[in-house]
Amino acid sequence: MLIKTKNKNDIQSSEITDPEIYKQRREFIKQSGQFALAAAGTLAAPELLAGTLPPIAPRAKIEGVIKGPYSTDQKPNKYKDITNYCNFYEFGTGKRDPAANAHTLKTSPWQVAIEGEVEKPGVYNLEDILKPHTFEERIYRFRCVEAWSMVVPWVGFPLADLIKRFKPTSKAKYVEFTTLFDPENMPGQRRRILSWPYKEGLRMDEAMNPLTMMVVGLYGEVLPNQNGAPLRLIVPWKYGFKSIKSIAKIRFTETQPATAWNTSAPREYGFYSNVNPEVSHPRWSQAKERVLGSGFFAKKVETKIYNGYAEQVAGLYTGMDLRKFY
Ligand SMILES: Nc1nc2c(c(=O)[nH]1)N[C@H]1C(S)=C(S)[C@@H](COP(=O)(O)O)O[C@H]1N2
Ligand SMILES: [Mo]
Repeated sequence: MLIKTKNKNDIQSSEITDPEIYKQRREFIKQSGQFALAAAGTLAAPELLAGTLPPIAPRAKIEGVIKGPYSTDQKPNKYKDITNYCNFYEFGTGKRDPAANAHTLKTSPWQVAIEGEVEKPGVYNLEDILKPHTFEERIYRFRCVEAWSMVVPWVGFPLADLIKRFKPTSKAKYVEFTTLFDPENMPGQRRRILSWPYKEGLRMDEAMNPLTMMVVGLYGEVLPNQNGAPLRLIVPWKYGFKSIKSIAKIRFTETQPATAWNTSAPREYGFYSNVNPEVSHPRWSQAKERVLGSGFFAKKVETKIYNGYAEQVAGLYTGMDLRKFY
C-alpha cells in the first residue's frame, strides 16, 4: 500500500515519527480497513501519511474497577461497534466521523468548572474531580432517538456522589452540563449545526437518581475521545442526546436550563427526553429500535418505556403528562 519513491528528498516516516508510534500506527493501518482506504485514496507519500492519520489513542486500562449495581444481563455490544458508531457533532454529523476525527480533542490537562447554586464553586482539575470516587462497571442499555440501541459496559461512578461533594444550595433545582468549547480542536463548532457549546440538563432528582452516572471509561479502559473523554454523563432511561460528552462545566440552577437540542429544534427534542415508545418523534415512530450489531436486516425489537428502567425511575414522573413533557 505504501509506495516507496526513490528520490533523495524522500523522508521516511520512521525518521519523523517515534519508532514505537510508527510501529503501532502500521498495526493500526493493518487493522483498520477504513483508514487504510482513506489513506490510499488521498495520500501518496509515507511522510504525509504519518502526519495525517489519527494518532493511536492509547487504550489504557483503568485499575481497581469494581462491579456496580443495575447492570443488564444483555450481551454487551462489541468495543469496535461502540467506538465506531457515535454521535458527537463537534467532530462531524456522520456516525463514523467522531472515530475518524476526535483525535484532535485535547483531554489533558482538563478542568471542570462547578458553578451556580452551590457552596463550593470553583474550577477543579479533572484529577481532583475523580480522586475520591470508586470506579464501577455498569452494563447499561443505551437508546438513541434515531431508533437504534446498544448495550455498553460503562466505567464510572454515580453523579449523586459528585454532586454531594460540592453541596448544592436549597435553590438548586436543576443541573446544567456544558461541553468544552474549543472550535480550534473541535471542527464541528466552527459550523452552525447546533448552538455551541453543547449543553444538557437534568432535574435535581434525576441527577441524584442512583442510575445516573459520570463515565470515564468503557470495557475497563479509559474512554476513547469519540465516546466523550475524559468525562461524560450517562442517563440510561433517556434518549442518548441527554448523555453529554466531554463535560467542562456543571452549573446548578433554580430554573430549567436551555439545552442544545431543545434550542435548535424544540418541536423535536424536549427537556425530558425520556425513552417512551408511545410518544413519536415528529418525523418517525419511537416504538421500535434496531439493536446495533444484530445486522441491518434483523427484526427490530419493541422499545420499552424508560428504556427498561421503569422500576427505578417511573416514580420521578408520577402525575406528569409525558406527551407534554417529552
Ligand atoms: N458534546 C456532545 N455530546 C453528545 C452529543 C454531541 O453531539 N455532542 N451527541 C449525543 C447523542 S445524540 C448521542 S446518541 C450520544 C452518543 O454517545 P456514543 O457516541 O458514546 O454512543 O452522545 C450524546 N452526547
Ligand atoms: Mo442520539
